[in-house]
Amino acid sequence: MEVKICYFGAKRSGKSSIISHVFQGMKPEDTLKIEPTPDPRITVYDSRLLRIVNWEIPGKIESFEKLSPKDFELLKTFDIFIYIYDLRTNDSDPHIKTLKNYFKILTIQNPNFHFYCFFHQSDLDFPHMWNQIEERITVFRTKFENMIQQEGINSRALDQKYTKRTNIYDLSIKAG
Ligand SMILES: Nc1nc2c(ncn2[C@@H]2O[C@H](COP(=O)(O)OP(=O)(O)O)[C@@H](O)[C@H]2O)c(=O)[nH]1
Ligand SMILES: [Mg+2]
Repeated sequence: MEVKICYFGAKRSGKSSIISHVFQGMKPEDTLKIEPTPDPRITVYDSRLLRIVNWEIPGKIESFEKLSPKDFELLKTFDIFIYIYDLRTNDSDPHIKTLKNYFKILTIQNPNFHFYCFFHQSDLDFPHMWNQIEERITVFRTKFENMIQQEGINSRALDQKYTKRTNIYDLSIKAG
């Protein structure tokens, strides 16, 4: 069986780290040395029962429309799309707009995609602010869903559990 997963989101949100940690067993500390990913990159994980194709789209490609025509066609063939959001981001608004645009294109290109949003780097707490993480997730989620609705974008892919709070320093990324 084969599962194809595409990761996208801003620069330095943690896409390469997640792939390296989960599928290549890289220690979390070693991800500090990962270089920026210059171009869309596919890595394949093989086990006896399962092949997982991981496709990272670098943050500098702020819209799927900027993909090469060949990569744009690949969007149709992937099963799962995971948006990685760095929880340390202070102003979420531009990111919500970017995500809306990505999401809109997906609904047109790929009628069956599954969608997840990883609120990542949740191990880092924010100075002088108590429990900012849950609040940031709720605000992001609410704004994003309202925007989808206002724009009349098909929200089929947004099931109840599309958001997940993650970091590579505990088991959150491997569980569930
Ligand atoms: N504290 C913390 N740092 C992380 C986590 N995930 C990734 N990082 C760090 O974030 C930085 C950017 O990661 P990278 O994977 O290159 O991001 P990408 O540009 O989205 O591929 C690296 O220094 C990682 O060590 C996490 O869960 N917690
Ligand atoms: Mg990367």
